[in-house]
Amino acid sequence: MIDLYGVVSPNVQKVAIMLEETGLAYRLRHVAIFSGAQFEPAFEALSPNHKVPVIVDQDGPGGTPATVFESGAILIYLAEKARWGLSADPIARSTELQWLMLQMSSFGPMIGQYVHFLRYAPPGSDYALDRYTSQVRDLFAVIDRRLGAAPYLGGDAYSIADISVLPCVRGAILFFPWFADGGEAALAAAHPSIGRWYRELSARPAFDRAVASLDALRAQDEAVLAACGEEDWDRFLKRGRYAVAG
Ligand SMILES: N[C@@H](CCC(=O)N[C@@H](CS)C(=O)NCC(=O)O)C(=O)O
Repeated sequence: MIDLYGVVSPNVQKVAIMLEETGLAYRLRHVAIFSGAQFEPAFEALSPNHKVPVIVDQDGPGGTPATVFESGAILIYLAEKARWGLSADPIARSTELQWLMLQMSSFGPMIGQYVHFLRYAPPGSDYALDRYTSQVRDLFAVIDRRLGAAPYLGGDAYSIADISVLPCVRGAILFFPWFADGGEAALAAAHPSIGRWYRELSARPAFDRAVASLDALRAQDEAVLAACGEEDWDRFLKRGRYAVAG
């Protein structure tokens, strides 16, 4: 049994998709990140950077529990455990890992900063919003070119590289102002190859099961958010008296 610690978010959704694709047994553990539960010592022992997702595989290697944090590392761990989603051939595997690393180091973080400045920044932060808008648009173009040249990010096979990018694209369709009105059709018009890829992968039963499974945490997220005050937001965003001094 695998415990998946999380909230309703793209990084947690990557892991849920992988668990549904592989059929590994798991159960969800909600973490109230908006009210600071990620800073409690018991959770910090699992996730030193205070973030979800984290998994604890109760049947880890050698029969002992194994804890893994960082969604990319979790996807690799699960791919090796299930022998699915990461090629055995060294070149194919390296290509899949390159695109996984691009998601982890660029696509995910740039989207994170873009959404931060879109939603939370005070007026006058136009330079930052423009910078991250441009970075995100550029990465969409990079991914679209790749998917114009190959059926999947890693090449010929659906892999954990695709799984890492899928929830970001889903989030973009739902929340980015430049897709909002047209949804999936607007995505396909702007980035036809991502549109083709997203249509195929989001139609897989495991994708729907993952979205539905994670939705079980939505009511808990909403209850925590409803009770959040300014202090909680300052802690969550590391600002005000929670700003980290040098
Ligand atoms: N690089 C990390 C990012 C994870 C991340 O940003 N998690 C967010 C929710 S999606 C979180 O736990 N935030 C809590 C915090 O920053 O205190 C990963 O891919 O796992």
